[in-house]
Amino acid sequence: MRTQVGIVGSGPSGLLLAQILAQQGIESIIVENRSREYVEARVRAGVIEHGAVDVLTRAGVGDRLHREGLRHDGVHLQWPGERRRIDFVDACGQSVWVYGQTEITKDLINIRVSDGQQIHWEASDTAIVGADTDHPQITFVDVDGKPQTVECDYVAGCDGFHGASRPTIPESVRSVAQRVYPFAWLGILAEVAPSTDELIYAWHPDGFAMHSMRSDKVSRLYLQVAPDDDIANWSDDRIWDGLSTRMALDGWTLQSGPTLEKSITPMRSFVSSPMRWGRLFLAGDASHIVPPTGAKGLNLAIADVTKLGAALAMAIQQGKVDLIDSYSDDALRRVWQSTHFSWWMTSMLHTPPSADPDAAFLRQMQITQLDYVTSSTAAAAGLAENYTGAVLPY
Ligand code: RFL
Ligand code: PHB
Repeated sequence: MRTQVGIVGSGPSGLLLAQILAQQGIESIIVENRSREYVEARVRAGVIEHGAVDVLTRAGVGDRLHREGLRHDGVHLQWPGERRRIDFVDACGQSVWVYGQTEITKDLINIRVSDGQQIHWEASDTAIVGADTDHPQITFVDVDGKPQTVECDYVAGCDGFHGASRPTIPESVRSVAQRVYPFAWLGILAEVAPSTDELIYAWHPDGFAMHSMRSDKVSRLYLQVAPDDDIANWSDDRIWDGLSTRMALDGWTLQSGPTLEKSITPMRSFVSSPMRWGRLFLAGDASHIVPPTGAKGLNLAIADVTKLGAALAMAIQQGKVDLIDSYSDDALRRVWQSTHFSWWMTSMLHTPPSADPDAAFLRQMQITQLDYVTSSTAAAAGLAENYTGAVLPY
């Protein structure tokens, strides 16, 4: 097989890149190690920045998002006895949209498949060969057990944190900065109307809790747990009790309902740079991971491929390499900004383990920060600019 851009991974990064390239008449082939059903069922992010909504709209996948997505003009920050709202529109003139990553993925797969996109589902042993030459290849074993080779002009590594792309770049070329947090998020998807109109991020001595949503009938909620905790320790009753306690507020009740999905995700910040090696370009989680507290992972993936799509189009159609040469530095600027914001939100909202000798001091710093960010117009604007993604253009 031969194509202009070989794409490893059909998560949001790979699919959106294929769509952006196709809009400009550039061919691609996607190689994905899971089945279409598995990819379409994965429950992950839910908050889409203003600029990311514009990108998806321009890419021709905004119809359902605009119909079914929920525009949120603010967010609630809470600690015991207080729930305060930050108004994004007042603070920085932008909003965010709540629309599941699962739905974006389905919308992208539908449009790509109806457009004739080649996606090799359930591929195994994916490898990128010759990325530092002019003739890179993706090799894999297809669903029927047959070895395959895709000859490419360029390769996009969009295969997430555990993919094959990043390790293709020699260690001598890569540098990694990371932080592993001493806690994890237990997330549930529940069949119950949200008990709130906007997201609630709650600090509590027992640990952080969060209320998000997917629709007027489905809620998404999270609890801070220990990184080595096991989901088997958490019955539905224990989860709902924890959520109710941590988000308690006089005059407000959390409605519970049947859980549709529950899982525990460890939290880390991780940035591998550069995002390019020869003709291999990394995008999304393949290159960086943020803790979910800032709602940035999916948005960064969308920002990366917006830049990468434009850069590859310029190289392929005009023979100009300026944008592919600056891709890594351009993308990393936003990556670091979101990494900082996600780390800051995480540090402000998660209760330090009680074994931490500074725990009492840190807790007081957190409450003081929450009080400040919800009472100073300037501080609220800083949070709003970062949360909505208004700081850096796409
Ligand atoms: P993805 O979505 O991980 O997609 C990568 C795709 O590559 C495939 N793959 C391979 N294909 C071929 N060969 C290989 N060797 C391969 N290895 C992997 C995978 O099957 C997959 O289809 O990365 P992408 O596209 O860069 O998108 C990034 C986002 O998915 C990610 O940033 C967010 O979902 C992160 N994230 C969250 N972000 C938020 O903003 N808010 C959230 O609430 C939130 N929750 C989450 C999350 C990530 C999670 N992960 C990664 C476990 C919850 C979870 C559970
Ligand atoms: C979600 O809706 O899944 C969600 C929202 C905000 C976050 C993280 C996850 O910060």
